[in-house]
Amino acid sequence: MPAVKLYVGNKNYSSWSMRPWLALKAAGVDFEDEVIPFDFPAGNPAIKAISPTGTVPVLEHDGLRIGESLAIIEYAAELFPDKPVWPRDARDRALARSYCSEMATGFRALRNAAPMNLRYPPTKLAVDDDVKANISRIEQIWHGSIENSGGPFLFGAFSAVDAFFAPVVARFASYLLVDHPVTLAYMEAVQNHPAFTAWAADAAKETWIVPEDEL
Ligand SMILES: N[C@@H](CCC(=O)N[C@@H](CS)C(=O)NCC(=O)O)C(=O)O
Repeated sequence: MPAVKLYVGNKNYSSWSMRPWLALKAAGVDFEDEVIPFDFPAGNPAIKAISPTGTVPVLEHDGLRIGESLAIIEYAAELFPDKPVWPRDARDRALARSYCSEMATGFRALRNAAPMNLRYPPTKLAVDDDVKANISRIEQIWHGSIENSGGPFLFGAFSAVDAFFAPVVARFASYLLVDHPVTLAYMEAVQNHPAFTAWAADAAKETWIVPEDEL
């Protein structure tokens, strides 16, 4: 089997890179990664050289390059059907995919107001009603899923949908945006998952500063 390679952005800041990296790592997919930093005012030409979209993440396998995080996860799930990338139950899988799509296309107010910055010392951020509405919908998804599955993750075991929400967990933690015990317990489970701690440990070694993502 040709090697699987995942190009990612700065681990401290790149929320989109974090998602497939965690999903693949947590499922036990064997891959190598390479960080291409994006702290260049005009965009790093090294990203443009490997990325069809000019963004990271990009997955490379056997001459194929895929430049969208959800498509990367779907490709890995097809390439390694025995790995638990998605929940095993078809109904759970459908909901997990729908929440990933909702994440990929929505929650813009939260994403704009609260950039992922793993080294940010937890500090309360005042947020507007649009951000509060995003938080409320995310908690509705999390609480409903955990009530059904029994936790600790949205569909029991960690899967791609938890990876998709991991940057939100990081944002909630950095900016002290939530206090519901069910939300906090889920955040703790995600933050203690070995894939999350491995990513965060790599991020902690980085020294790049991206001013646009620093509040
Ligand atoms: N829809 C894309 C979004 C990817 C994206 O926006 N990546 C950001 C980093 S998190 C990026 O590469 N930005 C390029 C740059 O800042 O130069 C996906 O799901 O992968």
